[in-house]
Amino acid sequence: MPETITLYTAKVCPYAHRVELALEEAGAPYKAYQIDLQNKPEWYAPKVNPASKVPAVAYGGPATLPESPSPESTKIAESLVLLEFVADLYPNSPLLPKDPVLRAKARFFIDAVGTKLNPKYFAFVHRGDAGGAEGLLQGIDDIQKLLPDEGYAVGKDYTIADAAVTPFLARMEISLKYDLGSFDVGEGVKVYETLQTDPKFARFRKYFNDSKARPSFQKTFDESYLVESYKKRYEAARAQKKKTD
Ligand SMILES: N[C@@H](CCC(=O)N[C@@H](CS)C(=O)NCC(=O)O)C(=O)O
Repeated sequence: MPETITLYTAKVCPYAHRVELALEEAGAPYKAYQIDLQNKPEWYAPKVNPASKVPAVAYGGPATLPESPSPESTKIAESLVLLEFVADLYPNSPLLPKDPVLRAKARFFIDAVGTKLNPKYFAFVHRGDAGGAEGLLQGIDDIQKLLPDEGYAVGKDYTIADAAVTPFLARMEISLKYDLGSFDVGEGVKVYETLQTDPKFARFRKYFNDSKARPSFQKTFDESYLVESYKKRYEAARAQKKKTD
């Protein structure tokens, strides 16, 4: 029986969201503690994660308040390490298949998320790079090509491969749908329309809709919070840019 888990997380953070999804999918009991990334508590780095990032987990040790985790608990950080950790704690969950080939496929998919999709997402949404829209659509197609005809990244079960990508797709969708990013005004919505209607992205649409319909996602995603937070981030930056143009 796994020991107590405290997850240090933040609603805006896609990396932390990965771990919440995995814990929910495993049916793990855990305590989620929100870290305000704009104003991190002074105890967080020394007591939990010296890198001062979320996600991090305090695992085991006597029950304590999240603000003062026991020195006897093990502190673990990095979202992809934590995805594997949750799968290891719950070996009977479908989070990581038993078949070595499917395990390799799950890890290959996770690698593609980090090397093919996310750099394109950051380039378009966070930096507004020239050619970013086409780049992002290419990145999504790269991921789409890895999907089997039905089900999730490596088959019928939702695994850590899916938990690794869903949070990024969900945040990307908000940026595109509400046109909130560093791209030029109107560019996000254009990409959103393409993803919604182009037959080329039909498999991607089905995959993403299935992922969003899962109770794990419904329970852990706060769309209105993210919309407000992206509005603050990008509308202020656009207003500033207008002034200096
Ligand atoms: N490689 C890390 C990245 C985690 C990360 O960058 N987290 C961000 C929030 S999304 C963070 O905590 N940044 C620290 C800060 O904002 O000060 C992982 O996969 O867990």
